[in-house]
Amino acid sequence: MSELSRIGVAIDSGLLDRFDKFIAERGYENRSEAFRDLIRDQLARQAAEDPEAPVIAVVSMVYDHHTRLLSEKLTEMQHAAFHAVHSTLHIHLDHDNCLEVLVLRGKSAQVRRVANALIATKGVKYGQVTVAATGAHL
Ligand code: NI
Repeated sequence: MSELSRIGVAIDSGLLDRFDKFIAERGYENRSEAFRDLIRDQLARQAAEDPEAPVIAVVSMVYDHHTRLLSEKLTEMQHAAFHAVHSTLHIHLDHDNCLEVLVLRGKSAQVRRVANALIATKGVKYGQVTVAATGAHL
């Protein structure tokens, strides 16, 4: 761990009140850790914007497995991108719906392309992707 630096921050008291409320809701015990997490979050987001940056992404999709050929199509797409698909989790939510959670790993542009194509597939009812830098530089 690198050496700690102390900084002073001038902040509008209304904004600070809102921040304190926010961090209390999130369960932070002090402002320092909350500031550090916010800074890391922004740096990770910025790092993940670079198309060549190594990233990790979590993709969640809900779909009806009765939709004709949809399961086959999603599986085919994942096999075509097998280098990027780190792992998958399939949960049968009810009689009709499936939740599939994928962890993708690779270069930012490629990972986003795979995630977006899966989510945009006709018949996928809900899809969300969260992309983050691998954390190597944070
Ligand atoms: Ni299922």
